[in-house]
Amino acid sequence: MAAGAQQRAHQGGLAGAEVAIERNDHSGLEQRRQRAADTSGGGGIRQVQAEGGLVIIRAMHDEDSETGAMRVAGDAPSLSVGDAATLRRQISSWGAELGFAAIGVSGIDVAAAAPGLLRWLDLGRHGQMDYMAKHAALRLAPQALLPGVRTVIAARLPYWPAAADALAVLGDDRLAYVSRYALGRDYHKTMRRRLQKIAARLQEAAAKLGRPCSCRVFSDSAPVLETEFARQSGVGWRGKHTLSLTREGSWHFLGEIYTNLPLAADPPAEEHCGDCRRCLDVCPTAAIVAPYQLDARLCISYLTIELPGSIPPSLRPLIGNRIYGCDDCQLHCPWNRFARIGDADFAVRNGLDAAPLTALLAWSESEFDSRLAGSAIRRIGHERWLRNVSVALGNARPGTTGVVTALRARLDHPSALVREHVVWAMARHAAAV
Ligand code: B12
Ligand code: SF4
Ligand code: SF4
Repeated sequence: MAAGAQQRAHQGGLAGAEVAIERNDHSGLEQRRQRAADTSGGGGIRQVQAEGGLVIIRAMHDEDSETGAMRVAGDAPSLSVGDAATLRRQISSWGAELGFAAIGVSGIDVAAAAPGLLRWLDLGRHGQMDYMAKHAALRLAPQALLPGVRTVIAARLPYWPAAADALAVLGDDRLAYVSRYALGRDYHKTMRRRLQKIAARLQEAAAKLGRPCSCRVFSDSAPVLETEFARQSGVGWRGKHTLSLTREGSWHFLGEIYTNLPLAADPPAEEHCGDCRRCLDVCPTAAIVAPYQLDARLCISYLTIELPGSIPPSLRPLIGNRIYGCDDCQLHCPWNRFARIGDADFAVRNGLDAAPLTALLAWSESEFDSRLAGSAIRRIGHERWLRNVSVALGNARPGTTGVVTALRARLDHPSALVREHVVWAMARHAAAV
């Protein structure tokens, strides 16, 4: 959906309510922004009442964020212990039926995560992901996204696809490496559609108990502290690479249902990183600056997906042949040895698991749009795509067949951004001759 578009909240099960949804979807292109009445106001210092204390954050420029007035009526429904336990069992069983590997329940207290988020923003580690700063207040105030929320139902859906060997592709500079999460269908829709089914069944079951409830679903689609809720609800522990991790690895997406139903929280997952620090050591750009701390400005995922403009020249050689996202911190994580093939929706499409770089650089804009319809990659647009592929070709071994010819064919591209990266890549080959 186009930036700033609003949706009627029936999507989230909120009959009659009106919301606007932010989409911080790793592309930075289409953000459906969200602002709730209790966090509106001008710049300056803003106070957010988060569970467990008052958090003060510096308000960024939110003039251009779109207002999402939200009316969610009703007192929080009460439940008997027995009914709550029955609903909890049903949620897990619906989740399993829909392919989720785990479902957990937590409360809404994000106080433990607030200092880390604020410090991260203060250090500027979000780079140009303005939405992270702009909507920090909402991230720390779940009740602003669903007034009356008492429970977060967190879920993980595995995506590891049957694909060409990842390390072999990374080692072959004629080929493009695309992050495993993006080889198949766009996960945002898949996740939300399935979570919505659970939410609908939950509402139906609660209504039968005479406890009508409100729910709202998210998956990388709004300012929600997803990893924090996964941690709290036992869906996964936080690995030192900052991602949610389990004994079955980290190749999964996260999603949540906020609800005003009071359900008992599950215990948090135990951590099992121990003394390991492999993810920090293998990161090509040293973006994991300390355990549990990522400087996004250095992360190849940010550079190839989120960054709109020129990629800093000093980082380009470190990107290798990664043209969309990066998986190294996960590929080398010992827990991912136990990963199994994930959901069929994320099976490889268009041979993107081992595609020749020169062929990808030749894609016209309409080919890009049609081949990548339904893929998360489409969101970065053709210009960023060509930028990324040019960098990868610049990193190919000098003399690799077809590289200079393919680059030369893009020298007259109308975008100055593309031309600049093509020239850089050609210069790398010329310098090496
Ligand atoms: C912004 C974002 C990014 C950014 C920044 C990533 C990051 N780690 O912050 C970029 C573009 C780099 C990115 C990359 C990727 N992302 Co991303 N991303 C998000 C997003 C939208 C928000 C994450 C966030 O809140 N970051 C803010 C920082 C502050 O949070 P944090 O790192 O978790 O910080 C906590 C602690 O580490 C600590 N801390 C952090 N900094 C500091 C500093 C100090 C000094 C201290 C003391 C503590 C501290 O405190 C914080 C609060 O507890 C989430 C979706 C969501 N809504 O949550 C997806 C999400 C985290 N991404 C996801 C994925 C799949 C990826 C990639 C694997 C994609 C890829 N293959 O290229 C990479 C992995 C890179 C990595 N190692 O994290 C999945 C992760 C699934 C999983 N298994 O955990 C999510 C959950 C989306 C989803 N719904 O599935 N992503
Ligand atoms: S995704 Fe790549 S660049 Fe980013 S932290 Fe992981 S290994 Fe480093
Ligand atoms: S590589 Fe090691 S430290 Fe990093 S997330 Fe995996 S187990 Fe934890």
